[in-house]
Amino acid sequence: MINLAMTESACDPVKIAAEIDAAGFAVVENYVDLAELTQARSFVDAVLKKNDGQCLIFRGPSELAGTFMYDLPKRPGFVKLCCDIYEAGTGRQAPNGDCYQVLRCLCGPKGQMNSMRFHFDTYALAALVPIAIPAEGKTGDLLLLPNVRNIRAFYTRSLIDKAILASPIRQGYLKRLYETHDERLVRVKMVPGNLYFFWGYKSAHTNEACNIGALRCTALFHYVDPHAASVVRSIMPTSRLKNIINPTRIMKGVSVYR
Ligand SMILES: O=C(O)CCC(=O)C(=O)O
Ligand SMILES: [Fe+2]
Repeated sequence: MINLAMTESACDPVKIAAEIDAAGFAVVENYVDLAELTQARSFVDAVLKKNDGQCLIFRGPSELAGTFMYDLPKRPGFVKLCCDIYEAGTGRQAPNGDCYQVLRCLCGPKGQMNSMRFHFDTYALAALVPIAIPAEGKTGDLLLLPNVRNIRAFYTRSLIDKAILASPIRQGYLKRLYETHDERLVRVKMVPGNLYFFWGYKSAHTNEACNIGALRCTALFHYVDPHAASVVRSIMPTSRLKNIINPTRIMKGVSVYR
């Protein structure tokens, strides 16, 4: 990574938070350098090959050793930047910087099935580094209806928001905004190596489906679960209920590595 320490200290978290509030997202260009990106891309190509070219997702860092994706959430500068952005944006103190990490490698029909599923994240801030983005055809843009809800006082209220957003009516409405190029839906053209920030909890968002033969791969680092201490959540019985209200958890037919 080029001059990461410099890049991070040059980033003003207050400005970044204000930019996310105003535009729906903020970007730090060329955050990951070409060598790191190439290495991550080789890792993705190798695991896809092992998986017969089928779409896959990694949750957590354990399989990602040797790539920047493994190192990034352990870098104090990166964690501090994410926590400072969270604090600037919410006025709350960030807890100790626990990161929920996902690597999504979308391709083929299953990649398409797992695209265009608008959702609210469980975590307040999403930091995203694209690894592979199709150069032609549908480019798999990040689609955001930014900042349409606040951080809820209660977990149950957040669940209701998620359930409403997962409903066919709401999904259909957002797909129509996409199809009609409605300006309320922010489209972020992803450039590999850039670092994108958005309020994942507050923004309804998803990725555009790419052409069937294309690969779209993104590394996500999610920070601060506002309902981590919720008692209701700790006793919530089934992961099935969670699946119903969180379309990204379904990942139908996709290999999931932890
Ligand atoms: O891959 C993307 O562009 C977004 C993924 C996402 O929103 C998520 O994993 O929560
Ligand atoms: Fe998300």
